[in-house]
Amino acid sequence: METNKLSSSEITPEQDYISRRSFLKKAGVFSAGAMLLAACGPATSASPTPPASKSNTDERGNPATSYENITSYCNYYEFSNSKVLVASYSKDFVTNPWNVVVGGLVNNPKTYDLDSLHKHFSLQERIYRMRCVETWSMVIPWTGFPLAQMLKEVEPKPEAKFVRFEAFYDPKQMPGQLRTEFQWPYIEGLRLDEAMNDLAMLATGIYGKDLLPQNGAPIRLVVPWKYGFKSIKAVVKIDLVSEMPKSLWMAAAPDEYGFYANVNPNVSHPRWSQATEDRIGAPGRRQTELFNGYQNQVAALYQGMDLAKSF
Ligand SMILES: Nc1nc2c(c(=O)[nH]1)N[C@H]1C(S)=C(S)[C@@H](COP(=O)(O)O)O[C@H]1N2
Ligand SMILES: [Mo]
Repeated sequence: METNKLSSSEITPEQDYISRRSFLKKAGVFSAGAMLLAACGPATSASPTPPASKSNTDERGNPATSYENITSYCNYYEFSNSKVLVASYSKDFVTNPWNVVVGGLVNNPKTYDLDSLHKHFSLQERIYRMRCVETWSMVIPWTGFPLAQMLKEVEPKPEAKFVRFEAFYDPKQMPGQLRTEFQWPYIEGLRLDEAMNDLAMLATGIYGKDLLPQNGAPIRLVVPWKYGFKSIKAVVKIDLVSEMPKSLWMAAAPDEYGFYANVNPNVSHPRWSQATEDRIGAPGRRQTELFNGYQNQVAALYQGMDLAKSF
């Protein structure tokens, strides 16, 4: 990949947000007003071998990003604010044993360990585009299973309207959690109908190999029509709830990162345009597409909603 670009883009917009906050904090001007201004300005032994990669392009012929790039350029604030340091900071992260506890407004709460996950759900490969809100993107061959399969097993009650996801919390293993800029653990959410959409998946691998810690091992969410921050890594808890969950990013910067976060080239981030993107490892910039190019599968979810206001 373009190594120069890698090192020069260590400071990214999402990180920039944090740097400003820490600066303000240090400068002793961390009042509500100042905050507002700042905001406006490895592998587990348990898993069987997943199916081998059948193709190296997405459904449109976009080549998959290299394994090297996918595993070395990562956003994972629990480990580091620097994308290029995440892989080394996370290399000893313990991902086995691991439990995913699924509950809340359900008739049939369940706890899955890695063995039972692999017994219950058969792995498929899906090559998805991923678009980070910072305007870089990748094409990633995931292995995993549709989130809907798990949700059906636990039988959501009629009052369940949203799904709340919670990531692993242990500052001893995740040094980024010692920083106070964020309210840990990392939280994300989906509306129940979004979560039931076939595109939404829980991934356990990339390129047919078990996920590495830096990409969210042992299990992470993948929601390809939304900005990358919705695709929460290292999931330990999934709750069906009646109210819209407040994500880590909504709590940190509500004017910049909303609940829906559907990829939309026509709605600028308050600090930069979303019209184009940089596909890591590929030349030039390309146009960003509404719903990251998945409009046929997901547009119906948002009928009657003002997309411009649904960031
Ligand atoms: N738990 C957790 N999940 C997370 C993040 C994070 O910091 N912590 N970063 C998000 C962001 S901003 C992006 S762009 C994607 C990046 O996924 P990748 O590093 O596997 O490409 O993960 C998302 N999931
Ligand atoms: Mo991101």
